[in-house]
This record gives sequence, C-alpha cells and structure tokens, in this order.
Amino acid sequence: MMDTLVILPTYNEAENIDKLIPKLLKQEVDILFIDDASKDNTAQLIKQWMNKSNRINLIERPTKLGLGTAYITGFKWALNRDYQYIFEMDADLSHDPKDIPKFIKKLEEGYDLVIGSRYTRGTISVVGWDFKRLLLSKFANYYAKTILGLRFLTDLTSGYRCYLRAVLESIELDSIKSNGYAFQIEMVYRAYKKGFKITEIPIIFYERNSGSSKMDKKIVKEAALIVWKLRFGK
Ligand SMILES: Nc1nc2c(ncn2[C@@H]2O[C@H](COP(=O)(O)OP(=O)(O)OP(=O)(O)O)[C@@H](O)[C@H]2O)c(=O)[nH]1
Ligand SMILES: [Mg+2]
Repeated sequence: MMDTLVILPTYNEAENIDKLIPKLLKQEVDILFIDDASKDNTAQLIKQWMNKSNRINLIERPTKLGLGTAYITGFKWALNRDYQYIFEMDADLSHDPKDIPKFIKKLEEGYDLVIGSRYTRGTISVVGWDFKRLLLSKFANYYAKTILGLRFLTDLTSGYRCYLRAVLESIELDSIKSNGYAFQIEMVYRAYKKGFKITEIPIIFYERNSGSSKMDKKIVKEAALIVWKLRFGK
C-alpha cells in the first residue's frame, strides 16, 4: 500500500480511462474510482485495469448521486485505511497526474490542504474554455472568496487538490451540505474554519477533449446559495 490515494469520481468517462490510468500508475499512488453506474462501460474498463494492477480500486454506486457524495464515499474509504495524503482529481484528463509530487512537497513543508489553482498570481491557466465559461469560473471564485473571507486563495472551485489525512478526519463528512461545485468551496471553508493551513500551487487545467460535461445550471445555483449558508450558518 502507498501513502497516497487519488480519488477520481467517474460518470461516463470511458473515452478517457485508458489514457488516464497509465499516467496515474507512473506516480507513487494508489487509485480509487467512484463510478456512478456509467452507461458507457467505464466500470468495465476500470476492472480490466484492475486485473493488471492491484493499486487500482473501484467503488460502484447504483445511480448518479453527484460529485460531492462520491468524494465523501472515497474519503471514508481512505480513512478506513492508512493513507496519509488524499487527492481529489477529475477523470477527464483535465488534471495532469504529473503534478502530484508538487502537491506532496507542499504537504511535507507543513501545509494541510493544497489546492491546484488555475488562477495564481493573476494568471489564467486554462486550456480550451470559451470566454463565458472562464467568466463564470472567475466570478464564482471572486464571489465565494469575498463572502467567505478566503481572499488569500484564488481557486476555491478547483477539483484538483490534496488533503492531509488529519483534515478529513476532523471534518464531519456526514454534515457536508453541498454536492456539485459547491462541494469544493464547502470543503475549503470547513478546513479553514478548523484552522488548517491551506495553500495553492499553480496548475494548468485542460478542458476535456472527450466525453461530456456534467456541469449544469443547478450546480451553479447550488454554489451561489451555499456560500451564504456557510457564511451565516453554523
Ligand atoms: N461518480 C460520479 N462522478 C461524477 C459525477 N458528476 C461528475 N462526475 C465526475 O467528476 C469529474 C468532474 O466532472 P466534469 O463533468 O468534468 O465537470 P467539470 O470538470 O466541471 O466540467 P467539464 O470539464 O466541462 O466537463 C469527472 O471525472 C466526472 O466524470 C457524479 O454524479 N458521480
Ligand atoms: Mg471536467
């Protein structure tokens, strides 16, 4: 068993799996997929890889239950084992597994949560987004960090990040309210409220070339509301 686990939720990512897994296996990590009954053979493809490597694990859920609950399922699985460093990563090749050691270096320097940011130092490191999508992301981040008092961060919605085990142990996972993008915002805020040390490293985000996006208006609305709930809630 490795010290590090990378959790990847999948919903219809068959076109990306065969490219993604070899890249992940080059890193010193174990891998956990959470698949929500993808209709395109994603789980079958993962199982074929599991015959070749015992570092790959799969949890299959019966229906599409959302990104947030997928991660919570993965976090609990990790905490039941001895993993020290626990990653979130998209399975659509938007996040480059080569960046993994950079996150771990920051954790070794004493940080508790490291976020892969597309927006460090005033730059925008996104490949393949149209202006509308970029504006939405930039605005969502500005809105959330201002309301939540997280101005020292630039990318609260990033789904490429690594938690020290202690962070996930201390957050009451069953009380997480949000499921879409809001989940990422809520997790940072909870970690911040608990006094954990959070930092960012620059990453380049590559918009998916294959498969289809699961982003929709509902997810955006959820994020807009949850920020206020977090700010004024308990
Ligand atoms: N298990 C599970 N995985 C999901 C669900 N929704 C999205 N995912 C996965 O979560 C990751 C991020 O979702 P994406 O569809 O790429 O969302 P996005 O990155 O915001 O949008 P695009 O990159 O534009 O498609 C991908 O690996 C998806 O397959 C879900 O309900 N359940
Ligand atoms: Mg994506």
